[in-house]
Amino acid sequence: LKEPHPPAMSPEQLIKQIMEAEPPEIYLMKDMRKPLTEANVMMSLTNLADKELVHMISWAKKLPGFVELSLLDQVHLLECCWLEVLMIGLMWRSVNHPGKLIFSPDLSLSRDEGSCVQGFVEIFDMLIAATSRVRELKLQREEYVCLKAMILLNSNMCLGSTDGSEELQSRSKLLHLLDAVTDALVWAIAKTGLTFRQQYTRLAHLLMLLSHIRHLSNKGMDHLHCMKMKNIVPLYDLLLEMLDAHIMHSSRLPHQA
Ligand code: AOE
Repeated sequence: LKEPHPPAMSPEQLIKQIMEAEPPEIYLMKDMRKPLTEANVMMSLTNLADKELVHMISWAKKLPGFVELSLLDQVHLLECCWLEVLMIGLMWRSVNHPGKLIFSPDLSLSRDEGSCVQGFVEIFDMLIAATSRVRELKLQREEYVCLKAMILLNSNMCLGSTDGSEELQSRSKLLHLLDAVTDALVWAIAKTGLTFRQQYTRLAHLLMLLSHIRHLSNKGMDHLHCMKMKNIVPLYDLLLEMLDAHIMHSSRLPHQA
């Protein structure tokens, strides 16, 4: 039973669809009178992440071809990359605010404000540094949405049981999708009127950002795990369960730890 691949889309059409899948801005409606204590900041961040994750699932489902993957692949991909996707979004929102992280339009933190949360400054500094790199590169919106889709589609490469014909088909669809997004990114880079040499250097620079984001996500995950142990993060039961699932997966993969 061979299913045909979805009709080929031009890179331009694909980028248009990926742009239309973008999640909305999230407001916290935060009570500004609350002091920035460790508990209040973590409460706000958890609240924000909770809302963003709901939109992330809709975002993924709107990416052309994603819902045609096996359910197992869809779940594994999201489980592996959710913090990376949150982080690249955070970097994108913060790109024009050097030294600050714009978690939401009504929650931006400077390094000093972040230091009220134990262990946060280290991750804060790494996020700020990665955001500076994004600023230096003058990342374009088209490039940003492609990179974010690539984080999702590339997050699972080593995992995955490749037994069963449905899973094998899903794997081949996934690789096909990743190629399509790569073509779209190459198209977006070419649009900027660079020389060929500058184009492939830029492609390399953009893809190298992704390894920093993976590293940051692993550090953030360790930090979250520590906070959970200290009972500071008021994780909702479901989210807690899902976080545990992630830690179980990453402990099965020593190179990710
Ligand atoms: C980064 C970007 C952003 O938009 C929000 C946040 C909020 C919290 C921040 C993080 C961030 C940056 C790094 C921080 C972290 C707190 C400590 C860490 C500062 O150093 C993240 C808050 C996370 C709340 C936990 C939620 C658990 C969710 C589990 C999700 C899951 O496993 N699955 C399977 C769901 C996948 C759905 C898409």
